[in-house]
Amino acid sequence: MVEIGIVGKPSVGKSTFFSAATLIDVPIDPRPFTTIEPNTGIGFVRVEDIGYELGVQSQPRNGFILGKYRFVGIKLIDVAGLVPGAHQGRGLGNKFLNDLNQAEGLIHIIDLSGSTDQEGRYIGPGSRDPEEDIMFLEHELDMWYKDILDRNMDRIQRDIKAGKEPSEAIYSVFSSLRVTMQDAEEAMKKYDLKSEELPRFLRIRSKKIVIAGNKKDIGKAIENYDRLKNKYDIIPISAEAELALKKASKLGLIKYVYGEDNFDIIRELNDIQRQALDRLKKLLPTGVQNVIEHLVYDVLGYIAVFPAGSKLVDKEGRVLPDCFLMKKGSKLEDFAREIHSDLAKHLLYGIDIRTKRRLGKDYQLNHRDGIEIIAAR
Ligand SMILES: Nc1nc2c(ncn2[C@@H]2O[C@H](COP(=O)(O)OP(=O)(O)OP(=O)(O)O)[C@@H](O)[C@H]2O)c(=O)[nH]1
Ligand SMILES: [Mg+2]
Repeated sequence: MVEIGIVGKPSVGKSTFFSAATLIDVPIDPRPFTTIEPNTGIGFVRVEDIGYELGVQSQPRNGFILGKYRFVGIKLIDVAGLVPGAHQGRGLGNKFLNDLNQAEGLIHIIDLSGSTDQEGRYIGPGSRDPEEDIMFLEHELDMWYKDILDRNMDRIQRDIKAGKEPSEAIYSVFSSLRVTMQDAEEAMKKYDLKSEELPRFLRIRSKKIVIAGNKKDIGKAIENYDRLKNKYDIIPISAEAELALKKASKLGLIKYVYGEDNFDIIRELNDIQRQALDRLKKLLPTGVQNVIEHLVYDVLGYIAVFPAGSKLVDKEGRVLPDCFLMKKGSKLEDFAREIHSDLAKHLLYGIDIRTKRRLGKDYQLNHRDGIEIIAAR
């Protein structure tokens, strides 16, 4: 499953974002360092379901259908807040960073309203430039990689003396942080081992970041956004608004297709509820879904592909039960392997369930393809 880390200084709303995205209740509090042990749960990306097109109602095994969308699961990790010097163990430093080893991408939550200082203490809206949040966090991540490189330098040099390629030596140290062999090769073409740029290069490759400018509902958030939007990959959000809408939806007050820019009121409301919902309506879309999907689809380059039997059902009679996230550029063979390694071994061809056309083993998958796999036996 695609794994995404939620990072940022304390009190920016990481746990609020996590809770809004996963529907899991976790402690949320203005006090810094509310989260200590990481929270792990399932968030979702939307893909327009193909069931409607094919005249059937899909029955997802994982995830769910809402409106015209299928919500496909990804793993989210909400970690402790990071403060300057974390890579040396300040705050909850190193431990926090290790919780992110396996993350392929990061959602960096900043306080766009500028109401909290460097350590997450409340100082009032507009009191801090959120750009500082961005710069310090990226620096801490780079220093985390640099420390790992420094700690392993003797071993790397020994390996190289013993005949290992430098790229292989780098790969063996950093593969657990999701640096690929290709990243390591490119890194060693560009930089030598002592280069200051090397750890940053490896970090950028293995921890791609989208910035979520949270608390867009208060302070100078929108002014700050306008100032920063051309310089950074940033989306303004209100995690609190998303959480409130999901709660209202759970209570049966509104019908809200998560991520859309409207909702319908489906119950009699009192004045307070109506006012609260009017306020929330102005914050749509809240940006929570947009951030996750921008990272997964645009930045990490995933597409969603549906496996389908000839009658669109699996052995238990479930209609279009699955949907897989695959890397752009993946082939039919990779898709078969994702379903089952045996299936790839015995793969004959695929069938496009819309056109009934045959697809060869090296057919390149497209977003929202529906494919029946035909294997020998
Ligand atoms: N105005 C506003 N406040 C928010 C928003 N999202 C979160 N908050 C508030 O920000 C404070 C901190 O939220 P948390 O989610 O606990 O922050 P965190 O980043 O997980 O904090 P640590 O676990 O301490 O690092 C809480 O008081 C939230 O209610 C938002 O979109 N708008
Ligand atoms: Mg938290």
